[in-house]
Amino acid sequence: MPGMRINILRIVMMSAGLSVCGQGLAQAPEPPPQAVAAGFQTLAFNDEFSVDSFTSAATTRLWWESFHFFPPPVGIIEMLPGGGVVRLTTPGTSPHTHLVNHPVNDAPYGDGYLFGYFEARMRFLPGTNADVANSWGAFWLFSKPAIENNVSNADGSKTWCEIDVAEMYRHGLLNTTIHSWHQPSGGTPQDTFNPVHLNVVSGDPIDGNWHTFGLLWQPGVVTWYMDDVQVTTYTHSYPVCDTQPMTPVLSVQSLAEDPQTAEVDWVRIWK
Ligand SMILES: [Ca+2]
Repeated sequence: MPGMRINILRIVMMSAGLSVCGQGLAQAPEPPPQAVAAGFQTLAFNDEFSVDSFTSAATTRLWWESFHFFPPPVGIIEMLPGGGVVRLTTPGTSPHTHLVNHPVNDAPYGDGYLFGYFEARMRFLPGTNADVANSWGAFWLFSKPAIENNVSNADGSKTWCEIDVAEMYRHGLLNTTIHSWHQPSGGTPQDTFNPVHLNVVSGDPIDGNWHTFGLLWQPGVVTWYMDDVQVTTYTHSYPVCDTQPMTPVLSVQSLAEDPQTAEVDWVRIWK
């Protein structure tokens, strides 16, 4: 993990059929063409953030704030007035702010997702007196068995997968990384990842505007999209990234220890 990128923040909420967005009732979601072409057109997960799906008070909780890599975040996670959008704010200091679609080291929650099309509509804004170029907001996938701390091999080592659907990294740069992690018994985690993962994008994602970030995850190959336009693709040889089911994570961090904000309109998974 270059700089041990710890992505973090994510929120979601399941709602079948019609969903409410900030502007009112919306149509039932349609899968994007690239998902349909790959055979992923069944909506397996959908959080429109129409209601609170991330606090302990939520009756249908879909997101938690911790997993075994991280202590509880120090930032703020809140619904925006009017509903429909969740905002994640970090003061800029570790452990930042994140939401994970899984309880921590607990009884398995729902299904993990092995292959499919993963997408989130998000925007990235600076916090008070901060520079949005420092935003390290992200939408990513993390190994469900790793979150459950259940990836020990016979020799005591651990292996797990991480796929970053979208990770902000300065203006005009979109970080798209697939990580194959290996931790020798008693040792430090070692990261193997796609060598070319910083993409110059024509439409700056760190500009306060909404964008849809998507990932097509198929056996042996992953392809990233922004606003349904392909950004890059990578054919990998990481067995762990073809075998471990994943769960979505939303996060916001800062590259410069200043306040940063990420907002999420929705998260969807098509299978
Ligand atoms: Ca929404």
